[in-house]
Amino acid sequence: MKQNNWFDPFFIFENLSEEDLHIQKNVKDFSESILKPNVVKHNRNHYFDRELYKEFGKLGLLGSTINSHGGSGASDTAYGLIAYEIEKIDSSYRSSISVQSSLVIHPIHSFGNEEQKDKYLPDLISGDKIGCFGLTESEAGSDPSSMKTTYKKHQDGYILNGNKNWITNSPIADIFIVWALNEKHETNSIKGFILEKETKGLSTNIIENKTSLKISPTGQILIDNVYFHNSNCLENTEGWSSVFSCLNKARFGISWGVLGSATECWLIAKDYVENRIMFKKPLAANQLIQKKLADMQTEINLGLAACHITAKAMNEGKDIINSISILKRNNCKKSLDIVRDCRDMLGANGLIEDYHIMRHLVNLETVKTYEGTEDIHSLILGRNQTNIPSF
Ligand code: TGC
Ligand code: FAD
Repeated sequence: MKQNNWFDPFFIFENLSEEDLHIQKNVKDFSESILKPNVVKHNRNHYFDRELYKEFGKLGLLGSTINSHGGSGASDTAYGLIAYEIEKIDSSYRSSISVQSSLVIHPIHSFGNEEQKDKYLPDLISGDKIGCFGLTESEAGSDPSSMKTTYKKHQDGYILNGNKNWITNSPIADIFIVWALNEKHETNSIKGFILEKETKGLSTNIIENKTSLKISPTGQILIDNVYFHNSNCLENTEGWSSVFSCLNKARFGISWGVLGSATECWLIAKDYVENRIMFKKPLAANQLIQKKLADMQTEINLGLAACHITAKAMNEGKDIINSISILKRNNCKKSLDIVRDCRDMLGANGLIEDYHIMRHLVNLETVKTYEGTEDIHSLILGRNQTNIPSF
């Protein structure tokens, strides 16, 4: 059969700009040569090498869309491609890049003053400093507006009290973006603060028994009467829409990333069924198997096409709130279905860690949950259609 474009039927990769293609190739080479060889071992040991951040920085993967302070001013498509290539190896590594870029560098760049940008962005973009984003609390997950963390004005600064839970990177972070309400818990009083690791009263814990996203350190932020100067406040935030602007960016990256995970597993399963002989012929010679491959190819490419269109809309400054919820919800759901089918196609071998698929499968359970669960995105889309909130 002549060569055909089964892998890229909508010519998404073929039509990338030269710059985006170049970025994708560099990230792919890095992922395969540096991340992939140790991923199974590091996952088994819950091990994250913080020096990796410097490697990410050197490659321009942190704050890639920022035009200043060392950022390379890459396109939103390039940001998506970075997530796609990195998550082919493990969702944990994509999480590291998402949090630093979308949840730490983005709010400082968008809502910080010039001194804050000069002070924090260069080290975050180079990977010399690691950041985290504290929104969720034990009793405020899907509904962050129920948070109990509060600030109060004190002298020429603020005093902050509360606890954040399930925070990516908190155990290894140098810089903490923390969101809090005023003492009356008024929803519209939400403010963001930049805290530093050494601040008195600030400490962290690690969640040690996670069964998913094991390479990525996740923990709590414990904030006990933490006093800091006014200059640590992100003074240009505009209520919740500023919080959500961070989430929009992270959700966009996740939407590309999970398709990287799905693609990796699809290709592993395709190779396996082409070579595995059962009933005296390759598994791939069975119609049921070919249908599964066709379903994977279809969903991955439809998802990528939608991500690509959304990246262009973002570059043009269009309102992408609905597209982001559609993508985050659907791409996570479809990727989980695909990876589960891949696991099945490898039979017992699908359970072996060296085939990578089970690790991707359990990681995707996290990715389905964070940044708005699948059902929360259904409710966002339902509310936006009907104008009736049903949360
Ligand atoms: P709601 O009334 O909907 O909105 C309040 C204000 O925000 C505006 N807004 C948005 N602005 C920009 N982008 C969006 N996507 C926006 N959505 C809403 C809205 O217009 C309004 O503005 P204004 O000016 O009128 O005040 O707020 P709500 O409280 O009803 O929101 C409900 C809900 C469920 C949508 C929201 O709470 C939600 O999204 N919950 C999910 C929580 C979540 O996603 N948490 C993520 C935590 S961070 C994380 O998980 C990181 S994972 C890290 C990793 O990758 O490792
Ligand atoms: P809950 O809100 O308790 O939801 C439980 C279930 O109930 C879900 O199925 C949900 O869809 C459903 N549900 C909730 N409300 C409704 C409703 N009204 N109607 C119908 N169903 C509903 N947060 C951060 O701030 N920063 C981070 O860096 C970060 N990193 C994370 C890393 C990991 C590994 C994980 C697992 C989470 C992380 N999170 C982070 C937290 C994450 O955003 C929350 O877990 C997520 O928002 C869901 O909140 P919850 O776990 O409290 O679930």
